[in-house]
Amino acid sequence: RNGYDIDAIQAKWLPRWEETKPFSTGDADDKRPRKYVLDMFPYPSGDLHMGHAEAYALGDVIARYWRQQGFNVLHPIGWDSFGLPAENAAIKRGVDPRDWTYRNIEQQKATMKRYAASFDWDRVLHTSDPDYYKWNQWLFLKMYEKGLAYRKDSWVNWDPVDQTVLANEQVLADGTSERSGAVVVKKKLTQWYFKITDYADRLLDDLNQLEGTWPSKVLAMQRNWIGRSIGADVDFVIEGREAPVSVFTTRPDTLYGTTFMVVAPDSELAAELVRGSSPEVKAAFAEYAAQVQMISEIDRQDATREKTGVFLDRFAVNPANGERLPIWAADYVLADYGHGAVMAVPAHDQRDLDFARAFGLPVRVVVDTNAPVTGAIPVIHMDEHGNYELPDDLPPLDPAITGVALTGEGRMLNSGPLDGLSKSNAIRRIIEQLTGAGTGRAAKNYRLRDWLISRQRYWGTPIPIIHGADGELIPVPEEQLPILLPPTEGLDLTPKGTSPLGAATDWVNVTNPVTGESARRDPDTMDTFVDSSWYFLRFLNPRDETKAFDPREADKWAPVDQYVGGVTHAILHLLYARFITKVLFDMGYVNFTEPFSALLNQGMVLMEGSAMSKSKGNIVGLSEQLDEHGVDAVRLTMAFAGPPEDDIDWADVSPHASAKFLARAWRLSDDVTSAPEIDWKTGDVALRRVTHRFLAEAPGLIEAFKFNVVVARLMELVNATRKAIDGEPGKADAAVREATETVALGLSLFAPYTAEDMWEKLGYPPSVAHYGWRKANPVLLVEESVTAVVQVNGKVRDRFEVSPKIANDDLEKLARASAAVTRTIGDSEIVNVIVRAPRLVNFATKG
Ligand code: ANZ
Repeated sequence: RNGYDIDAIQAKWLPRWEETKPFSTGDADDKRPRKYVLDMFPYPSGDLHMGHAEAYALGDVIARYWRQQGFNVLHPIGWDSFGLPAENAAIKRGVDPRDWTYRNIEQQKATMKRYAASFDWDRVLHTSDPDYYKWNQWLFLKMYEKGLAYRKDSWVNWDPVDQTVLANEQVLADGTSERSGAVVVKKKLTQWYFKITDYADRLLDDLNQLEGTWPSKVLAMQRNWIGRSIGADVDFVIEGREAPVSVFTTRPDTLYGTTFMVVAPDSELAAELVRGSSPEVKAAFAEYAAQVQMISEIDRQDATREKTGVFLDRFAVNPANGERLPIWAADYVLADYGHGAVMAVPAHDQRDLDFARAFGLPVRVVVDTNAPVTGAIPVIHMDEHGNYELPDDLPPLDPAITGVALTGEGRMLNSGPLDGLSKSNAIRRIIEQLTGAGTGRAAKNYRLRDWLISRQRYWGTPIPIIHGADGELIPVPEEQLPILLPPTEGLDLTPKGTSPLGAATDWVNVTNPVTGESARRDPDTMDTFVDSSWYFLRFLNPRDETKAFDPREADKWAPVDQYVGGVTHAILHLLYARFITKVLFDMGYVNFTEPFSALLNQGMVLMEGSAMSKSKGNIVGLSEQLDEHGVDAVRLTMAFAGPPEDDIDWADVSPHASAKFLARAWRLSDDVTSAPEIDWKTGDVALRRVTHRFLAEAPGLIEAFKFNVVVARLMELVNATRKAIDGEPGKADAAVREATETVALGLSLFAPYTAEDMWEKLGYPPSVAHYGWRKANPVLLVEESVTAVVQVNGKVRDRFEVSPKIANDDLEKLARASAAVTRTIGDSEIVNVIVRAPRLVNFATKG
């Protein structure tokens, strides 16, 4: 066939690439500078869809670009293959999760290969392979050794349908499970945690290093998730209790405005305080506490909910003024934030005000928010005699009446020694005083919680801990790793709230490696976010059986220069990877503290305006699209659709048009008649200018992720080349060859099959992907024309393009010939002409 046949082109090149492995990473002797370009690895559910197609097309543009720029590029791929969907599918169909997982991996792998993403296929990893998860276990042991892995009894989000613990972000805003849709409840379990809160400050502060190379939205989401608050801990003596109770407050300046104290109903403190109360109070509290247990964390933080609570009949003493404060339990105070108790300042905190108004508690204003502190200068009216009156200072509106707390800044009042101070000075002063008296101190608090890593499910990494007969915890010796998952035979994987591994008798019953007595393995498996928190390091030496990764390889390659993936992972995955990197840094395994130097979040691929989802039935599979349009048209469409951060509606784009453009580009290589040795200097200058402008501009555009602009420039270049072939200077001209070769080089970033085929037709050996970017000739980039302006009596009447070298006489002649000018001048007489070649001609006229 003579025409462009993408199926034939794919069938020709794919097996050759399989054989020659053109995208293997350079070996140890490779002297080129290095780049590590990483796409977030896929989860193997079904075959790839258009969301994958976009992510891997864009990541590949970057990898291919750096290769053309002469870098030794590491561009690996793997599968994030542990997790619930495999297990749920396995339960539904009664098969082993392994079968489902590895079948899907094979399918995705085949599609990915056909898609011609330039991965180093020798480095593939699957997190569910024992030689990967062995190193999760190693990491766990290292964390345990350092006190960063620990067990704690706690309330967890419990999905009663999937019968599993959920992380906070798996609970939707309406309090239901992201997985099953069930209403999430609270349950007490002993769980394994990683102590990420020890790293809260570093995780927050180091975000500053990423400013400019990570999307600002992601930085904001990370900051928000860590949620550092700065304030004070204040100790309140409790009547009839030996130890004082501390509260965390961001507004210690308002301490004199405290009129009651509130404790979380589900806290140890509340339970303890109520023990000293009357039977009536005990009963009321018990009823309330039971009610609160049914309410989701999200609802409890909803400020608009009606306030509820019970009085505990206990009293605290304000350390600033000795006032006696009633203690209440109310669900808007959370047990696991700060100290699970607050000093309530209803005049200046809306939640406290709502509560005070609901239960008739006093409200005392301590900040005069009408008193200007900065900025707001009162307007003073002066009469014609220069007399003026100062406006009466209005007292602040009473929050007890308006129902609106005064949260603004102002001057302190009703606050003893703080009176008259601004907020920041009052905070400083009160912290000083509390510190001096030993009843308080400056404090920070974080929204970030420790990372709950245990899961009561089968399809994950077994936790390498043995429980002795007396409850002692024994880490499995490193040389006994990996602890393999037992086969599923005889195990009931349906969720029951305890791990199915507990029923694998032969597996779970072991001897205590210390005492030789009988003992049990920990039956829980790890959160799969553990797997993905360090996988970028495993790619450096994925077959090494002696260590998780080689620190020398990490020195060479890491951190990742460019990470590409969806914004759905903007919080947890990135936070956990950043945390583990810092832990590995502290252990001396790596010498950097941030894993991903730059991050690109591609937008979503939608179908007719909505996200593709199984329930909507609008998922577009990648394989079908590749069958229909060919690989290169799909890839080019992804790059051309718009800025990568924007969503793409697959119903609005046109892979047909992309395919037509590719055919047009490909036919150029069919028409070139000159040989590769031809001297370009002899080529047509006009076409050469277009070519060299593309060569000069494309790199900056790619580095700014303006892939769509580069594709548009390629289209211009193809058009200019076609014109030159069909008209002047004709297909034998050197500039036509130069332009067509440049089209192939440009397309090698977006449309690898077409580019490779063009390259062969142009007489070069494969692979165009490694040929290298050509340098633009600066001489050909000089502007070839300037705009001359023609004025009549100082008013612009015409503009046209002239050579920068045009002579004054010639410019004047052109100006006099302008229709717009002759029309304006009409019958008037030209009395003066000013000519400043090449930019300006001015005619002065009379009459
Ligand atoms: C007194 C006060 C007066 C407060 C005022 C605010 C305004 P962020 O910024 O989120 O850290 N608080 C403390 N512990 C709490 C808990 N376990 N559950 C619910 N609320 C709690 O919020 C800190 C503020 O939230 C603290 O400052 C405390 O109320 C409340 F005019 O103390 B504040």
